[in-house]
Amino acid sequence: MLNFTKRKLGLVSVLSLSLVAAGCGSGDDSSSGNSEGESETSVSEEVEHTIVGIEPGAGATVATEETVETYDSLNGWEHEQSSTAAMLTSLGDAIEEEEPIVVVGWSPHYMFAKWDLKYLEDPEGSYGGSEQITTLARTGFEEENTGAYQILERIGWDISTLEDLMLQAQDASVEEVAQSWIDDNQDKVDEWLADAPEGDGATVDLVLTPWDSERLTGNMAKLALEQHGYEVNLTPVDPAIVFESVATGDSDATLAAWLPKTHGSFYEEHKENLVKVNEAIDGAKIGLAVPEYMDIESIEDLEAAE
Ligand code: PBE
Repeated sequence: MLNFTKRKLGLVSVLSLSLVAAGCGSGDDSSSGNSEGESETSVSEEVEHTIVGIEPGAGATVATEETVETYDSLNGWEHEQSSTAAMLTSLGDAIEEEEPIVVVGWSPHYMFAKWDLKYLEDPEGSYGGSEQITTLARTGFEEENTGAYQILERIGWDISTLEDLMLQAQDASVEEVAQSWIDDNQDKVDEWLADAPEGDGATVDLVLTPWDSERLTGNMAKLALEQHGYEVNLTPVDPAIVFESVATGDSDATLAAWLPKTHGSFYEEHKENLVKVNEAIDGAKIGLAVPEYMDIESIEDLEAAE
């Protein structure tokens, strides 16, 4: 049932390329966008007017393309897209040498637990504000699988719990960390499962994105549903495919929708065929992040390259 995934992956890369091409900002920018002295100027030069980004298919990547277009201070900047792993390596290396670096960051992620980082202020609001990581289901799922729907309605975590688990997942597999959280929090799981009809072997197809936060929540939801007699399949795909898959009914639900901003365009495209089940995590965030030791506070403190 889920073999649509492979077919669609080609589409994702084509889409990603067009997003890159659409990201070239223009416009006359004679001001430096910097009013606070000379050290900020050197910061922008030292990072070679480059934002270290992540995967082309990420919502945070699309938002960063918009941000580069929005701010005069980012005129002529390069938004380097690669992978989360490569971004984290560059960030770790820079911090080791106390060098400046500007990355695409988000919470929950262990980067904020492991290093002293700060988000650059975003006065234009181009990264949105506080977000909810939302559980979405296909239309009809509640009627056809009331028990699983009820359980998904109750499942949730706070940001600090997830950041802690993500840090643990540096030294163990996500599956192991998920299992040990479930073992340690059976009282909470019991609350999620209370009074919900048993699954009796019914299948629940969950789609998720491939980042650690969603792999953890997906695995914890899977373990909880399995305790109640459901069989759960987890399929990681790009964000665009998550929304399409649930909306078309290829899968049943996802715990991976960052709303209203990060995945807002995907949600808008498919919302007629999606049911908001629950806001499982509140206070998520995306933005440009820098090490605390950097002497800048806002995206407007950066300096245009041209
Ligand atoms: N993220 C992490 C993803 C969602 C989870 C913020 C990098 C994104 O689509 O941007």
